[in-house]
Amino acid sequence: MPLPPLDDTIAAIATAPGTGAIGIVRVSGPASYTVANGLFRPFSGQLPSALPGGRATYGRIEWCGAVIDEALLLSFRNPHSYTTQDLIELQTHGGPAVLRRVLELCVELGARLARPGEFTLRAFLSGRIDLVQAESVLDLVHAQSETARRNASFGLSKVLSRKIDEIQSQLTNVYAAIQAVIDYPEEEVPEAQFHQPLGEAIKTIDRLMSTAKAGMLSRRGARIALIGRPNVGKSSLLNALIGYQRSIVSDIPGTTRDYLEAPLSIEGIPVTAIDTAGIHDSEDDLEARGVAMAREIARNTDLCLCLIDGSRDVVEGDIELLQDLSEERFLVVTSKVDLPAAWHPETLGVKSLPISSVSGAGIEELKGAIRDSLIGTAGTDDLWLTNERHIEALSNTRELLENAIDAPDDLAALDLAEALQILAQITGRTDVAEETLERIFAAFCVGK
Ligand SMILES: Nc1nc2c(ncn2[C@@H]2O[C@H](COP(=O)(O)OP(=O)(O)OP(=O)(O)O)[C@@H](O)[C@H]2O)c(=O)[nH]1
Ligand SMILES: [Mg+2]
Repeated sequence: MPLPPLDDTIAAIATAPGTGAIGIVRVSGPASYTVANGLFRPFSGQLPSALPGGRATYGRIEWCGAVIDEALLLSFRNPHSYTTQDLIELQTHGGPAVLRRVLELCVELGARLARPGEFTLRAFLSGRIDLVQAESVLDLVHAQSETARRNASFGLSKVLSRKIDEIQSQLTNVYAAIQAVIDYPEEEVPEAQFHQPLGEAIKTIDRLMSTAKAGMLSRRGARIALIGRPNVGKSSLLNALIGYQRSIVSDIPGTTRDYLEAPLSIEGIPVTAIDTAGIHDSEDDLEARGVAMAREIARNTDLCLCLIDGSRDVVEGDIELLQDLSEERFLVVTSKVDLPAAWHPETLGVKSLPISSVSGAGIEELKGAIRDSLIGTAGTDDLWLTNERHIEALSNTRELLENAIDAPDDLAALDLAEALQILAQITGRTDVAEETLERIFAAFCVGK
């Protein structure tokens, strides 16, 4: 679908569907005040079109002499509005029938139903906000956790856009200097003049990219599996991590046959902890299916806690478990350290974290290790990259800069020109492909 026109008047219910105390219908475009005049009667007797911007006016919504509702009219005037156009918001009672009726009347009076995100699209296309800010509006609306909210408001307040601008201006200077060398080859310009700022730009990108994993996890949540041989204390650890008895614990090996999930939050990242069936060779068909599932889960989670019982001898099966997993995706946990140790920590040849689900020893340290392995060095007060589009653009930019560092001047100039183009697309300062805009704004709700 091509992008919608900008010069007509759009209307939408801006509040969530369902019943609420207040509901809002929003109208933007040149005919906003024609719509307001047609349905809203201020108690002051003024015509809505005579109202100044930035005003809340109390009155009635009426149609053919019938009162639809009492309402507040919020009036905004071009360019001082969300979209920069003339814009009104009608705050009515929040019943679906009221809101639907008001919306119908807006359409009757010349507005068209807005597409998802169309108000924000207008704000972007008019230059009031950049593309990162527009995307952050969407993220803010969808933010379910404090971390997601914090990242979205960083985006909205241009923290990310300013970082991108910084890299861009650094690169523009280098580009200009290289162009000068190409145009005036007789002027000697030392190579170091390009190398250093390019190296710095790469470092800035690397710092940003080091937050990408944390950012992506804060958005989609992380999945952590607890795996290990039967009876090593997986279910006990799950209960200790979440702080209540979710999973059945018993001294009979093979207690957990299916897998079960429990939510917890680590540094604001929503985490799903998954308790699994103890891994061993089983004759029992049902148990064997549980074991196969546990292996599958272990392969498809962001992190595995691999438990080995500290109070019993290590067996071949314990070691085999570790061989299946890639190193950055698992933490080895020695369980039951309140009991006498049956083996020395060095037996495993890998670092392991001692815990006891009974005494609680090591549980906070384990949470810290989970945190480190999920979010790495990303500081909790820093901006995190959360958007795949930004991450891809920055990683492409980085690759071009790496190429440019070692390339002859004319090729380096080409790489830099392309890098600048890609960076500009992040904030949308340069022409962004219509499909990209459509994809971004289609994810919005109607009315935003
Ligand atoms: N002393 C001590 N006992 C523990 C600890 N953790 C678990 N246990 C005991 O070990 C036994 C097995 O615990 P579970 O948590 O059911 O072990 P599991 O790994 O889930 O076992 P399966 O579901 O059978 O694979 C139970 O009797 C627990 O009480 C611990 O930290 N210290
Ligand atoms: Mg269990």
